[in-house]
Amino acid sequence: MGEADDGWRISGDPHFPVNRGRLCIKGWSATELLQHPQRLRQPLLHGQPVDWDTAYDYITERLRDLLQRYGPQTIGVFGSGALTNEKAYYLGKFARLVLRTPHIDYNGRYCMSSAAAASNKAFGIDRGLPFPVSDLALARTILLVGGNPLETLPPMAQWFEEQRANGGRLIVVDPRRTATARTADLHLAITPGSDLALANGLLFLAIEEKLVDLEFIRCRTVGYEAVRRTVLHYHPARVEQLTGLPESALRQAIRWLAEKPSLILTGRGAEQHSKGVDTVLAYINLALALGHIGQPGGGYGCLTGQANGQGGREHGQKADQLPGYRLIEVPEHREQVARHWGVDPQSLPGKGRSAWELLDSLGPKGIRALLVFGSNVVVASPDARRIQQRLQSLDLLVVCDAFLQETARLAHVVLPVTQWAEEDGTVTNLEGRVLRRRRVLTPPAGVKSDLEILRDLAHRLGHASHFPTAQPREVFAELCRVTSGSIADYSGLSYDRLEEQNGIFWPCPHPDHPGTPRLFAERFFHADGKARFHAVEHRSAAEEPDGDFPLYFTTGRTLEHYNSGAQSRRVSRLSRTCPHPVLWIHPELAAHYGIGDGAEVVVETRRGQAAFQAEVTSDIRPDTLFAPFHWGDAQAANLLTQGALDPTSRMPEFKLSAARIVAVHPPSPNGHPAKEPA
Ligand SMILES: Nc1nc2c(c(=O)[nH]1)N[C@H]1C(S)=C(S)[C@@H](COP(=O)(O)OP(=O)(O)OC[C@H]3O[C@@H](n4cnc5c(=O)[nH]c(N)nc54)[C@H](O)[C@@H]3O)O[C@H]1N2
Ligand SMILES: Nc1nc2c(c(=O)[nH]1)N[C@H]1C(S)=C(S)[C@@H](COP(=O)(O)OP(=O)(O)OC[C@H]3O[C@@H](n4cnc5c(=O)[nH]c(N)nc54)[C@H](O)[C@@H]3O)O[C@H]1N2
Ligand SMILES: [Mo]
Repeated sequence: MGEADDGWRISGDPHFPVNRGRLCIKGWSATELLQHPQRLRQPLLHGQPVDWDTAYDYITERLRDLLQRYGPQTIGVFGSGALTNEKAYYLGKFARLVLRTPHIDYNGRYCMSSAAAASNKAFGIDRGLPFPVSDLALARTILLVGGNPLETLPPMAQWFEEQRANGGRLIVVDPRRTATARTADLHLAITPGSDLALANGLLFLAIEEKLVDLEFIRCRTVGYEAVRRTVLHYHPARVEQLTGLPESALRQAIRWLAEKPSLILTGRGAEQHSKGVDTVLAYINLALALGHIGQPGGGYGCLTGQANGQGGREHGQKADQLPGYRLIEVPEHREQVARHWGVDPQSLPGKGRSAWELLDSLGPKGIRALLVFGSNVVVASPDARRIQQRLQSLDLLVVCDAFLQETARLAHVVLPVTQWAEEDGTVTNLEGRVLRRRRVLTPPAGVKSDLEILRDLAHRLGHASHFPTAQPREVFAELCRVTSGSIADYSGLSYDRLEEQNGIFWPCPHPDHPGTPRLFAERFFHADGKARFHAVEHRSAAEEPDGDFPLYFTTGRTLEHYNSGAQSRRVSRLSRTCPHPVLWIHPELAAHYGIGDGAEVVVETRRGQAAFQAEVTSDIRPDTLFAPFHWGDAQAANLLTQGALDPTSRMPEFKLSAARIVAVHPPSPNGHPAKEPA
């Protein structure tokens, strides 16, 4: 429970089955943002406060002009996993019907897209955890690959604790000994970018030690033989060379993991690579081969990111998707959605560019106007300097946000929005449980909800009939109708039903349906009901360390801050505890460069430079540097990362760049870089 400085009190609900009353430090300090002095309360046009009509007039005139002169392909929309289901749905509808652009994508592309693509391929469906989170406590062994939930999902830590209390084991794969890895029975400090080789190597040993479940493979899967042949080349010596992990550790890991039921979980550390999809497929292969999937406490899951990371990818703000997890390129799916919307299927645009490709095409030769809802793209995108230049070349940049974050600072128009406690809505959590978010406060005068903004713009652009309301309850009812018969079927849900219960798991295809907590007990979602194995090979990252840039540079999160820091850097308690980005560096490496604890270190990659404060620690591999990406300007980790994408998911390689150290400055008294890097 936390008391914020402004007198609001936040507490967890002990009866809620996911967190059972526990909250994260960012949750219980979040009220500070509601009445924050920096909160936007008026639209800004070229940085000056204006009334809503003036802002709307400016936006709609520019949009009309650009649409007329250059066509819908030159307008882009960028959404977010921070948006409620209602907002994500309306945003996708707005892009396709009002702007008629194919180019809508969202920050979930940077987040869950590799795990999502792999789950769709293997299982025919993508729900982060295909089981309730309480199943974690039932697992004999949990293999956690590239995730740090003690810091990134603290309210979930209790399920790991309970699993431990039940006699279960935890194996953590991470180049760093994180808070989570410290609690593990086995920590595998892997070479960045080699998780796929590890998975194949573990399956090699499972086969050798006769731990695979041939009966499960025969009855419930397709494609094992090709995988078996592939992993025969991943003998322990080769895997040790690729991953840096000794055979003894691999054998220990696979023996524990083979006990039934056991679970494999992936986080962004395994997924945010240019081979993220294949890496996740390799872990799904392992879970299938061991026969874990389908029984409580066994299987595969991915740890979801943002509040609505799951629902945000189901309702049509992704470049290739329509509501209900339908695909925009499948004719029947287009027809189904077009029928609900009362439009000709032909009029729906096709598939648009993925998040980074969309941003990288901003400018006079590509997308000339961009509307951003719920993302700080200039801090969160790889190769951030380049994206900043692209944003600055736009004819129109509109950012809807509660704060003037780094991307909003570049905008022609900023529209101030309501925050979580001031609006109704639904989010779908990492288990696929659809939850109500309730309005408890009246928003300050002068701000509007995203739904109101979309409705108002649609009305001004001549599409009133498609956006009759900005009431979340009504938008949700429409969304539920539209998803009827789809894979993510919400048609049995309503605010009234969600009000009565602690959320309902989709699919929920009719009002009497109880929802679906466990997806794979009997069948998978491919037409034949079977899961698919995929033979996948290790491959190099887009950029590996070399003579010029000898170090691995990887990125991630700290407990105190959230994503681009747009919100958490404004919470006094959080920014006091963690005022600037800290670079993890091993003592051997630090000694080599003469770096002491607290020194300011300028790191360089082929994209640019960024400055961090050194934390010398043996909790990281000697060949690897780690920095969080929660800061902007000269402290932005994404000045160093690159837009190398996974060929299937279009996920950028956030977790691996080749880097070098170019300058070291003694600690400055305020802890900020003494010198702006070039
Ligand atoms: N405190 C906090 N919590 C958050 C967020 C936040 O910003 N702050 N953001 C939310 C969001 S949007 C998300 S997506 C989730 C993310 O949750 P996580 O996936 O747990 O978070 P990350 O810190 O990005 O990455 C996890 C770990 O991957 C490791 N790693 C780096 N490279 C590699 C590699 O090549 N292989 C392996 N195996 N590991 C590697 C890093 O050292 C890091 O400890 O967290 C959510 N929760
Ligand atoms: N180097 C590196 N980069 C990364 C990652 C990494 O691990 N390493 N992780 C990636 C991942 S997983 C993610 S999810 C992204 C996240 O990065 P971003 O997409 O930048 O997400 P946030 O920082 O959460 O920014 C959300 C913004 O939306 C605003 N907001 C919140 N709720 C609403 C709302 O309801 N409506 C509107 N209009 N605005 C709202 C907030 O005020 C904030 O400004 O970063 C990615 N970038
Ligand atoms: Mo994320």
